[in-house]
Amino acid sequence: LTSRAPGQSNNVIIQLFEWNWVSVANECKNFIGPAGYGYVQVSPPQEHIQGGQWWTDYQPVSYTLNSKRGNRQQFSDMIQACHGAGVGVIVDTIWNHMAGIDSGTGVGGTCFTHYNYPGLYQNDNFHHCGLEPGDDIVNYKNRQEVQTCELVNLADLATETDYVRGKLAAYGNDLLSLGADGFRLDAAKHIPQTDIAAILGKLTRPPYISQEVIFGAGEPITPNEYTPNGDVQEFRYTSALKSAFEGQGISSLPNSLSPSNGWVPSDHANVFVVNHDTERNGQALTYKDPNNAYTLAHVFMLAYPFGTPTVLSSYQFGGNDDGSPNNGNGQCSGTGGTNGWLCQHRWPAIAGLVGLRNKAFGTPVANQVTGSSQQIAFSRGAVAFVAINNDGNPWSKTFATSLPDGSYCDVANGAASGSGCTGPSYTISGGNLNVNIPAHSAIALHTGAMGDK
Ligand code: LM2
Ligand code: CA
Repeated sequence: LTSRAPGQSNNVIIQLFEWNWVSVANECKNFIGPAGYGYVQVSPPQEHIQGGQWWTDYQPVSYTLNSKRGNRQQFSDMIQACHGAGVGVIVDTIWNHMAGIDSGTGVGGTCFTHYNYPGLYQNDNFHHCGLEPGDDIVNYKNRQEVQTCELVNLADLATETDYVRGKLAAYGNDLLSLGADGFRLDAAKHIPQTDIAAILGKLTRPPYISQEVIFGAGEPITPNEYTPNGDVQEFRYTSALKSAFEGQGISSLPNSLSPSNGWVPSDHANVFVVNHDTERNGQALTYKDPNNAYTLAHVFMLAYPFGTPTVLSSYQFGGNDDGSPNNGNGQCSGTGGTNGWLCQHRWPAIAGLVGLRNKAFGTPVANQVTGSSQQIAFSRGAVAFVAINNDGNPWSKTFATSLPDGSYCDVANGAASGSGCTGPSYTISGGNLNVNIPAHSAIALHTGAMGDK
């Protein structure tokens, strides 16, 4: 598989949060490849601490590929299966730290203490920042503290040393040798940009990189600093979608995406409606939101060209610590999930808009119109048209679309099937669409899903 650079078609990423390797392999073949997604992002594969909580995966104890998600052979087989389906694999990779607990035994049997991982790291391979009681990060206005103290007590690696860089690069190269296409760099903000650059420089080939650098107002460390290494996750996009869809209005969203906004530029931004952290911390729209806002936000993200989008595919949870159902064996059926899995990547509006995004790749936004502050419509070149009504009232209008005349399947509410559509269809006449869009819904049409073939 030639991995797709950002800025190429078919580059939508699915974050398959907590899915085990066998279930990822099956879903790549059964749905993800055929639907036109570009990549899956999988949970951290290295050995980690024991426990039922999802976040045990973020406390590494060795770089043996043995985790709750599966073993080395299963990981390798998953990459081969996804590649066979035309899907790249991005690996959630933890270079900032090891475990946060004092001592224990990892899921693969490795015994460790907080600053000692036999044969791998010992006390002097870690930062002991001495800036705060317990060496924990408190003050995000202090660069040195954010990068050399401990994030929630997680033992912080001395990434400025050749020894640690060599170990991290060896782990990265092992993942690449098995065919990994990219890394999501966890806690990248807590590692100096130049340390990451030095580790990347030791890799045998350049993977796609997405760095987690959460913007904070007034903080000295900024997301833009990290663009020399690759993409950066733009959490301001996530916040903007939340506030727009929850009341501020979606009609001005394109303005907030203008290149002068100070955000990570579109060609280096990795964006999402929500990820596994913001799904739990109140800083994003989630599947629990009322009035279809979560789905409509995905329609906007996938239709409007900005950044490289990631769709989170997760599971229902009560408590924030709850791990996944079925031992991480992800289960989807038809257009959704079963047994507690949500399978957002199969929802008609999300899968349908991935098809639209791929078809419209490289075409400009045109015919942009707004109604109320919660209504926006636009076309993409002469191949696609989207109208989003996040208002409590219907939106009746004749829209100019630039589409060729004909009958189109509404891919926000169904799909093309044989010579027809599984959901509603609409007629374009004279380039126009005359329509009444119900409250809290969307319509999406493109030339790859005509209803009268
Ligand atoms: C990340 N980005 O920088 C991940 O996206 C995020 O999910 C990770 O936190 C974090 N970095 C560390 O990799 C998660 C979770 C935390 C959890 C940590 C470590 O959100 O709640 O912290 O993983 O497992 C847990 C406890 C915390 C405790 C810590 C260390 O919640 O109270 O701190 O373990 O034992 C004393
Ligand atoms: Ca650090």
